[in-house]
Amino acid sequence: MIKDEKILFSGMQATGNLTLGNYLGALKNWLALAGEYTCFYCVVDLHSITVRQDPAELRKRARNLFALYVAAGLDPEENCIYYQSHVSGHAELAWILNCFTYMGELNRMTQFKDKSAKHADNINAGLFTYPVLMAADILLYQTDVVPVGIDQMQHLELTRDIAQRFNAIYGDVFTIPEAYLGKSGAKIMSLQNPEKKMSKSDENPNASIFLLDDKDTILRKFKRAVTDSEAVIAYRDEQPGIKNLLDIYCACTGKMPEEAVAEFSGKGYGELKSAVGETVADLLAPLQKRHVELLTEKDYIDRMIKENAQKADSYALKTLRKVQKKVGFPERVR
Ligand code: ATP
Ligand code: LTN
Repeated sequence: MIKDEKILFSGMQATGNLTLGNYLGALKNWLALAGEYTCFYCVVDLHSITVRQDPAELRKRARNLFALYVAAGLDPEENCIYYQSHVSGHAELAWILNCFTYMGELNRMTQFKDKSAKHADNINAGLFTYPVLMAADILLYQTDVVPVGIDQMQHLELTRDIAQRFNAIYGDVFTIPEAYLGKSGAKIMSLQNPEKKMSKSDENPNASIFLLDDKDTILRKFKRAVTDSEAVIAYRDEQPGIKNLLDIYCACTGKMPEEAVAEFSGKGYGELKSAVGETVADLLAPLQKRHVELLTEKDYIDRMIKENAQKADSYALKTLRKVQKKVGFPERVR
């Protein structure tokens, strides 16, 4: 599996059903880059418990997320798709990196601020050090590129800072990773509040398109999408609802915003909404079909979970052992 190529690492939390935002901001780019890199696609279940989870539900969602990566078109025999909790190196490296990260840096993280406002009754230390675990995920594999949505850029900058700090003390231990943002779709907004990002943990189900929503549901959600009263289809910040619909359309079709605006010029919002709905439904149809098939391929998924955990583990151990030696832990005698 390990190609003589650069390394790509990315992950998603098993905190809910994947949305169109997750697809266009991340998964779509994972698919586009898969052939060019040695890829690690992680189901980051350690990250998920920074927010309280029902255990049975978390296990189910993590498996569903694993299957969705495959259904989206990532071949688990070519790409290392695995559960973070199956590779203990993530937590071990995170501890070490915690000692190279400053409280002030973590205090600035906007995701921490947002999540602690949302979960005011459970502002745990894991939520605070979440970005350090993310840095460990990435640095453990000597990653070159990390395809993510815009909301993760701050965490990626911190990862680079931690890696550079460590390297400055101990020599060239970590590869310094680069973020990869696609040309479009890096920030898809909520359909009910276009000032806010579409999120899988939004309480309002009409705010997000879920990857497994059926066609009628997709069309209905777009029909109800919040727009404005300008009655003009233009790509501008003053019309965030329309801009978001055009962004979604462009990310699905590969068109440029100007092309899309020209295509819908003189048309009404209803027409734009139904065209975007149809485009999204068509884009998701093959993934949905493959997802249904995969539900019957239990043994295959189980085998992939096991084999890939072993692959990831042996890869991760190389970096972990090097780091442990560098910081001064005694050599292992067994
Ligand atoms: P949660 O609501 O639980 O915080 P989320 O929907 O923000 O979850 P994550 O698991 O945090 O999803 O993100 C997985 C990937 O999807 C990340 O690369 C993230 O940048 C990307 N992503 C998430 N939401 C969007 C969005 N609205 N637009 C573009 N990319 C997104
Ligand atoms: N923090 C990310 C998920 C995540 C991740 C990673 C993404 C955890 N570890 C490593 C890329 C690389 C999120 O909340 N979306």
